[in-house]
Amino acid sequence: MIDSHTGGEPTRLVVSGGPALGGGSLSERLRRFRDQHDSFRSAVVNEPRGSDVMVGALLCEPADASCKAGVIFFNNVGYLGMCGHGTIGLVVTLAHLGRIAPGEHRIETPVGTVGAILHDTGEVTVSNVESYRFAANLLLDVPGYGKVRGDVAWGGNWFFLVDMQNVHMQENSRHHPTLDLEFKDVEELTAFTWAIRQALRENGITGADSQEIDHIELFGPSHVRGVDGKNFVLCPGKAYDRSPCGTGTSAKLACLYADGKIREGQTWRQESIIGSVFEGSIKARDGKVSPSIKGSAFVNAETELLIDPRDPLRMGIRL
Ligand code: PYC
Repeated sequence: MIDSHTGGEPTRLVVSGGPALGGGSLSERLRRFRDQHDSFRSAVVNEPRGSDVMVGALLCEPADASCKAGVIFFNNVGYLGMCGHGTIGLVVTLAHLGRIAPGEHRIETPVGTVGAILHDTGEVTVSNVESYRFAANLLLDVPGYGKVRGDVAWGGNWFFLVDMQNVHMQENSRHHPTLDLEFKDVEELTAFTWAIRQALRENGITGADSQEIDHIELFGPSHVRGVDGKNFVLCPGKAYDRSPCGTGTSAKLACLYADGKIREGQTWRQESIIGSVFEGSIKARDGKVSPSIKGSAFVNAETELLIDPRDPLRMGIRL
C-alpha cells in the first residue's frame, strides 16, 4: 500500500494483494467489492490501521485498454463514485512507482472515465466526469439551526452546497451563533453539516435516481489574495475533507456555471478549510460542465498490510 496526501487529504492506494473482483465494468467490480469483500475495505482504512479521514483506493486492471488504470475509491463507511484528491494521489503514486511518465492518461472509475495530466512540475490536472446542478435554492429546515438554503449538484459524488453568507443561525440556536468558515471552527462546522445531512435524509431530498446526497459543502469567500472561494466539505463518514475536494469543487463549478458566474477559460481557485488550494476550470456542453481540477500530491509512506489471524481487529473496527 502506498500513502499520499493531496492538499492534506490522505489516499491509501492498494497496489497489489487486494480482493479478486473478476472482470467487467468498474461499477460491477465495486458491487462485488462491497457485497463480498467489504471487510478488506475496513481493514485498509478503518482504525486501528487507518482512520476516519483515510480514503482508500484499489488499483484495478482497466476494462478499457485505452486507460492506464482502473480505480475504486472507498472510505470509513463505504465507496465513492469518483474522488478528485484521490485521483491526483493515484497519478502521483503511479509516477512514484515508475509506472507512468508526465503526459496525458485515462483512468477508469465506477462513474466513468476521467482524464489526468501529469505535468513536468509534478502537479496533476484531473478532467472529471460531467458535472451539473440538479436542484437550485432548496429550503431545508435543519433542527437546532433553522432554515438553510442550498443547491444539489453532481460532481462525481452528490453534494448539497450551502452559501455560508446566507446562513443566519436562529436566535435560540443552541449552536454557535456566528459560525465562521475557519479551521478553528471545524467541530462546529462538522456538527452543522452533519445536521444538514440528517435533515436531507429526513426530508427525502436526494440526487438523481433517489441517490443519497452524502457530501455537504459549505462555501464562502476566501481571504487569500487571488483565491476565489473557500469551502468545508463533510464526507460520508463524518470526516471533513482536508483538501478542497475535487468532486466538491466540480459540483461548485457546475453551480457557478448554472448561475452564469463562470465561463470557459476562467480559472477558479478553491481553498480548503485548512488552506490548501485547487485550481478549477470548465468546458461547457448542453447545460453541463466538464470540470478540470489541478492540484499536487506527495507520497508519504509505503507499507505492507499484515493480517494476523490472532488479531481480533485485523479487519478494522466497524459497526
Ligand atoms: O477530492 O473528490 C474528492 C474527495 C471526495 C471525498 C474526499 N475527497
